[in-house]
Amino acid sequence: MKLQTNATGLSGKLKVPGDKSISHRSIMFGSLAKGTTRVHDILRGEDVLSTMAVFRELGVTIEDKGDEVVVHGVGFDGLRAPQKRLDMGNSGTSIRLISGVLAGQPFSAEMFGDDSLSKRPMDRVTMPLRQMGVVISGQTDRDLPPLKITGSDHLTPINYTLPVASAQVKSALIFAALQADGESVIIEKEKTRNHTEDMIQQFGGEISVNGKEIRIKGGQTFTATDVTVPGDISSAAFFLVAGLIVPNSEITLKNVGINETRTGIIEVIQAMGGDLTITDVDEVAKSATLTVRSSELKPTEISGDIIPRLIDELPVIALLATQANGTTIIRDAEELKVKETDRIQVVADMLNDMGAEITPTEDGMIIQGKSQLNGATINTQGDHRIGMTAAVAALLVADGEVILERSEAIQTSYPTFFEDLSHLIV
Ligand code: SPQ
Repeated sequence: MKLQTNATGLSGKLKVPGDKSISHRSIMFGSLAKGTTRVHDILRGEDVLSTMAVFRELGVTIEDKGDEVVVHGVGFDGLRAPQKRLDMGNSGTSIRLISGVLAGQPFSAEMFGDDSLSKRPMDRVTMPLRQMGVVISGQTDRDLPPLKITGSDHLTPINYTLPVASAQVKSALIFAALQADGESVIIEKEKTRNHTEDMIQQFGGEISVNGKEIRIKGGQTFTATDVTVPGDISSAAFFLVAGLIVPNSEITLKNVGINETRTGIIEVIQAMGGDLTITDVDEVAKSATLTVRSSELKPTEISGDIIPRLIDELPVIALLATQANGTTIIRDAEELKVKETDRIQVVADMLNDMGAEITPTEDGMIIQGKSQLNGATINTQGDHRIGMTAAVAALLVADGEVILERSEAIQTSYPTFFEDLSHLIV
């Protein structure tokens, strides 16, 4: 696909699609509750469609009525053994969280995914799940997918300190703990996105969170409820960056999720001196309107406990930093290496191919600012966030063209991305 280059400005309003993490969890909790859950503004990206297909295979009726998705929940005790292998597609969230759900089920299943997912380590969930009494194994010593699992209806509660900052590992253990015989204690390495914890409360369950310590009792039941999914700040990030770096731009993004465990990018933009305003804050829905305008940007340092609060935005933040007035440093982000691609190396290679000066490091990047970007041929390598970062970078290319190979990867999290981008180009 040939990308639009040399935009003279971006202007307009947009409602970005629903949050991917919350959309996955709305299907999971809807299925595990008793009764009918109606989900509004769900993301229909391929990852979430994978989660829906898996729960249908586990015996849950899920209807997509266009304006809402209706989940006829069966409870933890109503899932049935799948008749075929469970296809998780490209989705790390699906395979890891569903491992936690299946942990407490008295049947066997096999989970697999695409080429990218088949390279991602699952040992971070299999090791603690084994401690709880689950029989689970994958390929090589890292337990790569496919994963075979046989759950147990007598799970041992766990007391576990996470060795990595991961919402997926935390959530998998929470799903298992909800089915265990007693109370589990899970301690996070760093605070990560807390949509699972929020949704337990929304569905009438009980969870105690004290800083990084989470206590959760087994044997809980959930009651169906209605969920409205706010816009995904990880999708909004591409337009926030575009609006800041393309001259003569002003973009307004409505109904963006601003859960405090996800707003690291807002703090980075503010630290860089970007022109960003936040209005229409809805404290209950945890959403707001964000407006950005073209800005002169300062370099910054991004490290420590902010990293999990902006982990998926780092590819496009790296692009933002190529236009700042100085050197930006990203540290403590070694988790980027185990995403859909090694996002440290792939981001550095992609932007360097376009003329940026980025040095990849063991746990981040050193990014020189004020780079002139040029045309290049970029391959997403199957990573949606690489594809969307390339598309935004292309807006800065004065001469030459940007060719994007394997652009279909963007369907993972943002099927209408190019349509939305084209509405903003002046
Ligand atoms: O689902 P997947 O493929 O892992 O998606 C990504 C993404 O960029 O969309 C990561 F590659 O988001 C993860 C995120 O990085 C979604 C997520 C969640 O919903 O719980 C948590 C984060 O992953 P992790 O490994 O830090 O828990």
